[in-house]
Amino acid sequence: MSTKRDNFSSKDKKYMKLALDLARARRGLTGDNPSVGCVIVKKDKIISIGQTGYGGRPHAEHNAILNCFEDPKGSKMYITLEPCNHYGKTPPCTKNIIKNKISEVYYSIDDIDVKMKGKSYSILKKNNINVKKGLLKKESLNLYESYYLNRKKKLPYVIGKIALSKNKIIYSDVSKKITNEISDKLTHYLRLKCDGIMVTSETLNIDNPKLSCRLEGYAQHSPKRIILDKNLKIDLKSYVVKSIKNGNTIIFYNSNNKIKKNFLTKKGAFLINQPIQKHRNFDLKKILKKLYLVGIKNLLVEGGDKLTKSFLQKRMFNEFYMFKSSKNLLKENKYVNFTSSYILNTKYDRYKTNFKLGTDKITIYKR
Ligand code: AOF
Ligand code: ZN
Repeated sequence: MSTKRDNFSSKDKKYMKLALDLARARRGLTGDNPSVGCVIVKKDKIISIGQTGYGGRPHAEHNAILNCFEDPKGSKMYITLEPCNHYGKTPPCTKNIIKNKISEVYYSIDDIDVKMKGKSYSILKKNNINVKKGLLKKESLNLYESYYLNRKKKLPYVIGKIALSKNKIIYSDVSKKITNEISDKLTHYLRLKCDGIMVTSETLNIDNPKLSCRLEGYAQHSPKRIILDKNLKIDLKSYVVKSIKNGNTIIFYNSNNKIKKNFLTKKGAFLINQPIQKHRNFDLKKILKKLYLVGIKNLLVEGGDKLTKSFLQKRMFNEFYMFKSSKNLLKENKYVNFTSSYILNTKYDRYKTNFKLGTDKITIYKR
């Protein structure tokens, strides 16, 4: 049965929804490549599913075809993204589809990659495959928003995150813990879905964070640590420095401190000497461009008030997560306020949603 508006049946939608779930589950874990989901159906029975491999390869279609528990000949394939048609690091999926005599291919949206750009449609058609695109297009455009942005702008997709008390304190000497454990899980989920996490050395030296993903079984998918450290003030006894290995840490600096530079480089950190602007700050846009070039596609900024404000003012967050606890913190000794609510309310008004996580309230903004 098809709905009047788009000519796709509810069964088609059901299978594509599953393909989308598969793609979403691996989002952020496929490196340079987009995370794709694939479902193969024969006589109204699912005979295989596939996801893009960790790191981006093999492709979802390849995995799905490989794992079929029946001959895929004459089957129908649902893919969240246009199958590739070129020889990259892997052979074209279109070729694999044709070779295996799959008779119908439904994909949701065209691949923005210049090498593909909708060409697969006619390749498959010419080979007598019934091809349709546009199934659950809105959902796929949403899923691939960051991939489209990466390819179009050559920039990472940037997510901001801040945790504050009811009375807007983001740091207090008295109590380090602001939000609850369920919020922590969501933060770690964001770390899992991002390949880079950015803080300043100032925040790092105060908080001594681990910056890792601590969801059980996912430690190996922790993001690269990106430290903005103009004067190389990073504490060499900090957890982050102690755990530098195999290029898992990128430090942007502007200093002549040779001893520190040598120490950090020897440990395995990747140091980038970054010019500073007139007002003695880094140009964040230039940093984002460099991060994209070294492979960071989804960046999480867990900044303090200053860094968060700089990103917010320049509208450089694509998404922003505000975690707010229901408790006030005492304004004693040292504390830091969050001073950017007004920017969120004026410059991030495209999309705003709230939900409760236990006693905490989460608000997600998009610019
Ligand atoms: C697919 N299925 O699961 C993904 C695709 O170097 P290669 O061979 O891995 O090709 C990379 C390109 O393939 C990448 O830029 C993107 O256009 C597409 N990604 N294609 O058919 C997949 N992840
Ligand atoms: Zn492919």
